[in-house]
Amino acid sequence: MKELFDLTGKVALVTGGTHGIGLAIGLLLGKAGAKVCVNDIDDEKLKDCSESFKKQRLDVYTLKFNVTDENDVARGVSQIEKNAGIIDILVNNAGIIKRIPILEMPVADYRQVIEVDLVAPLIVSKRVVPGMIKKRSGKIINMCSMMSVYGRNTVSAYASAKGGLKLLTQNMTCEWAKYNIQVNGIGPGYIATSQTAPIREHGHPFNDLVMTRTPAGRWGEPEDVANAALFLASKASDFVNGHILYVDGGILANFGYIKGENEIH
Ligand code: NAP
Ligand code: GCO
Repeated sequence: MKELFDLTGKVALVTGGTHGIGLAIGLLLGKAGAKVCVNDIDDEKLKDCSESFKKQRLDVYTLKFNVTDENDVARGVSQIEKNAGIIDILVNNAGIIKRIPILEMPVADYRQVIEVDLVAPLIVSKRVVPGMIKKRSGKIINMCSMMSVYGRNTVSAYASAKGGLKLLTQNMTCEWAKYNIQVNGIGPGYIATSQTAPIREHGHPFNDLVMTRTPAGRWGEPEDVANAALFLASKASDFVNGHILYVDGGILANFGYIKGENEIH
């Protein structure tokens, strides 16, 4: 049973993995035995990330590259292949969000979110997949969102990107499954990280909305998402392909809202 989730001998790359969901994923894949590589664009955060791994007696290979820059990605992945080995598990986690109403949003801002959240997973996957094809095995996990299927005001760029990423995940599956590469997505609901800090303050109307729309009655933790990533990175998911696994406390299943002791109205 244990060997189903044993990642010993595997090389994993988590983009944007120095904190939040990415850090939780990297730590858990490391605990499962993987050689973990974490990328970011901020030196300080890369240093803090190394500290977090060291505290848990785990090794990590950190490297700085911008996932939206093809040359930077090629340099970073070549460094990983040279120092750690061919990448077996790719988690396209790096992402940004801009909460601006469409009419007020500069097109440049829209483009930037699309670049990071949708084009970058393509850039990194295109550079990593040749190694997986050679090995005839690989796991790609694209960090989607409940906004892959829902919109809401002010997040048009983010939802466009995450909706596209859901379909890119399905298209990658169509082209790469024959090489024994499983490509799936994770669609987190509302998770307590720095990205949602601005809308999570106690008493913030959005916090109340999340708490009343989520049947589980709580914000998710990065570790909740990491658990799903471990499943999709392991042998246990070898016949799961093109699937978006929603880790959302039931919010997508719920049309109603929760009041009092979890009654749904
Ligand atoms: P986060 O704390 O903002 O982490 C995002 C990471 O991506 C950061 O480490 C950031 O680095 C990195 N990044 C941004 N642009 C990059 C670039 N060009 N190159 C390399 N790295 C880059 O967000 P999070 O909440 O952990 O989210 C992680 C992923 O889950 C994102 O894709 C997000 O869209 C998705 N997600 C989050 C939630 C949620 O509720 N939190 C829900 C659904 C989906 P810097 O900090 O150095 O900029
Ligand atoms: C927002 C939130 C969401 C979450 C997540 C939900 O502003 O609505 O930031 O976008 O980050 O994507 O799945």
